[in-house]
Amino acid sequence: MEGSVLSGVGGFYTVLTETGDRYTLRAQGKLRRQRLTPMVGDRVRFQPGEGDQHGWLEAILPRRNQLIRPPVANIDRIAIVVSAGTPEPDLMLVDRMLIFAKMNEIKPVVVVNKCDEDSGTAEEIALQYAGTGAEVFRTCAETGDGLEQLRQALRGTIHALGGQSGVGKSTLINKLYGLDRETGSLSEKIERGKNTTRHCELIPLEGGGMVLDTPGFSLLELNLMDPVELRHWMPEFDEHEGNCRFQPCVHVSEPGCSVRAAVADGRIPEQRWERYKALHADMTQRWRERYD
Ligand SMILES: Nc1nc2c(ncn2[C@@H]2O[C@H](COP(=O)(O)OP(=O)(O)OP(=O)(O)O)[C@@H](O)[C@H]2O)c(=O)[nH]1
Ligand SMILES: [Mg+2]
Ligand SMILES: [Zn+2]
Repeated sequence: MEGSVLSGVGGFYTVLTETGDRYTLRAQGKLRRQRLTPMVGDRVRFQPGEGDQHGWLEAILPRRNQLIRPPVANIDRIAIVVSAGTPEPDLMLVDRMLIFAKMNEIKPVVVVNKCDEDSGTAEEIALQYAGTGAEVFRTCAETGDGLEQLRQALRGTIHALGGQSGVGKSTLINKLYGLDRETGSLSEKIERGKNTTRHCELIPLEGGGMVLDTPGFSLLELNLMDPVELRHWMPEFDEHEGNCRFQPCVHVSEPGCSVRAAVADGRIPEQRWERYKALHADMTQRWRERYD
């Protein structure tokens, strides 16, 4: 039989078939020996168990794409959620997630949630991502503001909500789809020292599509690449490619740089470029140390 992995906890996988039946499975030893670990979102072949015994997951079908954070395969869209208030927005994480999504050919959207806490910051964040090609939504999960547009953009797709702990991913999912996922205040998260959402779980939605609730995270390291290539992952730079005095130009400190000119007169948001420079410096160091 074939199905999709909805969740995997403690070596037990829940798999949903086309006909809507759920099975509990363990991965066959053969898979484990090959170090093939099923991921949430995987399409798999399996042997169902007898009665109430678990069945065996036999093969993972080829993945269309796969993310590390959140760990999920075969998604169509990722909603990168950031808060306009608390926790303090980590835009470097948003930038890294945008690059990651593009590298994995997953269409990203940016969701600026908690607009009620600081509408000025929300607008500022939205402006910074206006030129990235990703649609930007400003939402308040508490009041429901902005949710209809977001629901339309995600309709019928397999999508994940990712971002820092406490930005409101589970709250958004509850409000978007009338669900009852556990949420937790920031002080509770700090006291318990952990995320409210503990596991990635794919939830089938009425009318088609699925949504993935994921535990928040704050660290995401980009794949190692030659730092000179990093510029190709910044859509705002595309129209400047070839217009700089030196070729190739990494748009950091070269004289006669068309990107820097655009930053200077506000056509490219300065903070986006500042974070690009930090990413570039980081990648340059990792590239130098790659054989150490
Ligand atoms: N003011 C305000 N609070 C919100 C909004 N959305 C969520 N919250 C609150 O923010 C807190 C965290 O929300 P969660 O949905 O648990 O956050 P999460 O991103 O799922 O967090 P993890 O599961 O730990 O990764 C809760 O107390 C929510 O009620 C919003 O739009 N405005
Ligand atoms: Mg959550
Ligand atoms: Zn340049």
